[in-house]
Amino acid sequence: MNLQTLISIRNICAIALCLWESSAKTVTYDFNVTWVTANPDGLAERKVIGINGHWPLPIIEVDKNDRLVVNMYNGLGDKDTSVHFHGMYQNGTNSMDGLSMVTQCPVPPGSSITYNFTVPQNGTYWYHCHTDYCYPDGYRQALIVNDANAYFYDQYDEQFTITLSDWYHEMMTEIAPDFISPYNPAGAEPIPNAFLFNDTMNTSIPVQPGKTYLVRLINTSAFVAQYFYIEDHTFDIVEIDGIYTEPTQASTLYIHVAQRYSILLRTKNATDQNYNIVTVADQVLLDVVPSHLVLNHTNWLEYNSSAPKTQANVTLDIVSGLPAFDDFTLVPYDKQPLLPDPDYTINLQVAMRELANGLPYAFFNNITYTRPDVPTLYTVLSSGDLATNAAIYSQYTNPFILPKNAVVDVIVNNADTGSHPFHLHGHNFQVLARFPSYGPSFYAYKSPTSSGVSYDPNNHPAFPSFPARRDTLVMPPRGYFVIRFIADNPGVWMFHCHIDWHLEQGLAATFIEAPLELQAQLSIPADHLAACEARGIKTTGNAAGNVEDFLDLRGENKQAGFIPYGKFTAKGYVAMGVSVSSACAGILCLAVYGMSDGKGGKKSGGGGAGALVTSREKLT
Ligand SMILES: *[C@@H]1O[C@H](CO)[C@@H](O)[C@H](O)[C@H]1NC(C)=O
Ligand SMILES: *[C@@H]1O[C@H](CO)[C@@H](O)[C@H](O)[C@H]1NC(C)=O
Ligand SMILES: *[C@@H]1O[C@H](CO)[C@@H](O)[C@H](O)[C@H]1NC(C)=O
Ligand SMILES: *[C@@H]1O[C@H](CO)[C@@H](O)[C@H](O)[C@H]1NC(C)=O
Ligand SMILES: *[C@@H]1O[C@H](CO)[C@@H](O)[C@H](O)[C@H]1NC(C)=O
Ligand SMILES: *[C@@H]1O[C@H](CO)[C@@H](O)[C@H](O)[C@H]1NC(C)=O
Ligand SMILES: *[C@@H]1O[C@H](CO)[C@@H](O)[C@H](O)[C@H]1NC(C)=O
Ligand SMILES: *[C@@H]1O[C@H](CO)[C@@H](O)[C@H](O)[C@H]1NC(C)=O
Ligand SMILES: *[C@@H]1O[C@H](CO)[C@@H](O)[C@H](O)[C@H]1NC(C)=O
Ligand SMILES: *[C@@H]1O[C@H](CO)[C@@H](O)[C@H](O)[C@H]1NC(C)=O
Ligand SMILES: *[C@@H]1O[C@H](CO)[C@@H](O)[C@H](O)[C@H]1NC(C)=O
Ligand SMILES: *[C@@H]1O[C@H](CO)[C@@H](O)[C@H](O)[C@H]1NC(C)=O
Ligand SMILES: [Cu+2]
Repeated sequence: MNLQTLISIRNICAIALCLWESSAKTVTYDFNVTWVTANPDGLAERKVIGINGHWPLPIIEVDKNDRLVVNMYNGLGDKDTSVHFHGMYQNGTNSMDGLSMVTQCPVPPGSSITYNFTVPQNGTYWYHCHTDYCYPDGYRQALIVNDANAYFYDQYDEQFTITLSDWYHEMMTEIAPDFISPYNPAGAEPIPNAFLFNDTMNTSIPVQPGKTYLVRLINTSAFVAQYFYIEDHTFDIVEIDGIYTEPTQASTLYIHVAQRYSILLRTKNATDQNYNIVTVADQVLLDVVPSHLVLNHTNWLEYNSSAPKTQANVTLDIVSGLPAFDDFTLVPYDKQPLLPDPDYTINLQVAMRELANGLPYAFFNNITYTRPDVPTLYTVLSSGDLATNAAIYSQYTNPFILPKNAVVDVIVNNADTGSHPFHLHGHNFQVLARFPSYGPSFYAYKSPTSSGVSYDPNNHPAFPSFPARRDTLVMPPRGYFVIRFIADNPGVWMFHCHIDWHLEQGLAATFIEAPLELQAQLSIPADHLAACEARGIKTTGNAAGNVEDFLDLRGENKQAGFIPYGKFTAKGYVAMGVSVSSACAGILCLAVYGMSDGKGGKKSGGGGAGALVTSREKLT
């Protein structure tokens, strides 16, 4: 069959699918979540979270408008879990968003829970565990929504999906205690042991000459962003995070944790050679680059299986700048114009530092997100008219009440020297401003001695007429961004950094959108409540679990006190010494100081310091 015939068959199918849309189907997955073993980098076999006895996990695939049902059984035996469907709007189904202590209870071993919602969106998404540190243990995979009405549907011959991720050899339960530890006051993130390409390495992707492929790229990392390019090929970006874009040519992408790109890749006509697909981990994010860690990887676009395959010589200058396509410039295909001026503005300042308990935390406006005793959604549903009073959710969840259909601006200034991929649940957002831009000046203010650049609402470049939209956006070091969306989706939606380490350090805020409308439209399914009962968590009351007086927050979980700015505790100094001396002798810094004297010291000397961590852990 020639290509022309193929295309016309596709068009007929497209029309047919269009007619079928009103009778969308239900797609059901049964997930028996258990431990299995895997060795994707060939360096170490380890326990990973499998589904139905397998890892890599199944790619969820649905057609636009389908109902997706996932029956999840927690067969892990020793760990709570949940699933979040990243990028799904969950419009009318906030209870299916999968965040422990926000929209549900953590599901304990031996319990089941069903997720059930419709998918009115198109594009490339993913699913992952959202209970403590759990997706780096392997619980993450692609979720693809096929859309026969996509404008580029008749422009490609085949599609494939590639996930990019970082990989740790140790279990999160082993790494995490050494991360939020008095011996790591600077909060140095654990260095991955490897970087995976589609959950493996050294792979060849066979392609035919003269064809067009839709390639869906998903970053399922816990920490590290990657550059992606294919030698001697350019491609057209057609989607970011579920939003179709005007086809825009690019050659190098920077894909941070949780971001997705779909590209149309046109293959060459000649089949005399293969081409390197190159991924480069962003070493700027790593405090130390251990000598064994391989940052640059070559996989192959295979035109000819008998032709040689070489290793790429990578020449991107990634240390002084960010040499990749700037997503800020992408224009959505639907050309949604700049939304009107905001009705409601949220100002957030990002910082990372140690608290008086000697542990490293991350902050929005000096508040580090601290889990409530009752999932925030359940507080909304049990609080009647008080649901619009932010106080009941505890100031330590960083709550913001958004009025129904308000145009909301979120202005985020970054006082931290790191870059952070921020994700908003339940929405995509327009990107109005970001500074510095991708390119040579991206790291211009990274130095700790620089004062950085703050957004000035009275003096800023004109906003784009058709701003890029996505659900995960990279924040530059010591720079800022401004995003805008309409609060048209009643629910409790988290806004947080998607680096799993930073989320655990508290870099999160809770947007409580139209809580009274939410009360009117939502009730919690019995199996979700049963999971709470099995886990011993209350399903009514304010953030402190008080049902008598919602304004009485006594007993709420709080963050530790501040230490005078610029001072380290004595313990902090010791810890710095430990981390400087051993950090970086070995493959995994934290594992190294986990084994040093530091750890014994923590057990005996952590004392009051551990209290907050204990109260955080107790709940999850
Ligand atoms: C899940 O898988 C485990 C291990 O194969 C098995 O023992 C268990 O019965 C399964 N549970 C369910 C609910 O399917
Ligand atoms: C991939 O290739 C590199 C370089 O040849 C090798 O060191 C590594 O072990 C390979 N990885 C796997 C999983 O085969
Ligand atoms: C999913 O939700 C729909 C609509 O509420 C309901 O009709 C259906 O029975 C539910 N399916 C499951 C498996 O719970
Ligand atoms: C989904 O695709 C339809 C066309 O099928 C388009 O009208 C709509 O804007 C798309 N939605 C998003 C979120 O891109
Ligand atoms: C990537 O991995 C998934 C699941 O393991 C597999 O289904 C898919 O075919 C792989 N993609 C490519 C391009 O090989
Ligand atoms: C995925 O994101 C992580 C975290 O930002 C990053 O380190 C990694 O390089 C990214 N991977 C790819 C292939 O883009
Ligand atoms: C491949 O050949 C076709 C038809 O001969 C031509 O239209 C196309 O431009 C060629 N593609 C490339 C990348 O040279
Ligand atoms: C494939 O590569 C081999 C080895 O380089 C070469 O001899 C052969 O001609 C190539 N085949 C095609 C169809 O280009
Ligand atoms: C990389 O450099 C080496 C040494 O200069 C060279 O032999 C090799 O062909 C180069 N590889 C590519 C893909 O250009
Ligand atoms: C990996 O890529 C970086 C960035 O381009 C480069 O500086 C470094 O030399 C590369 N390393 C190797 C082993 O190719
Ligand atoms: C955070 O606290 C410091 C010290 O108390 C204060 O100077 C600063 O203004 C606060 N920042 C925010 C954003 O509230
Ligand atoms: C949610 O649904 C409402 C009502 O159908 C609609 O107006 C709104 O645009 C939707 N919001 C999102 C984020 O899908
Ligand atoms: Cu972060």
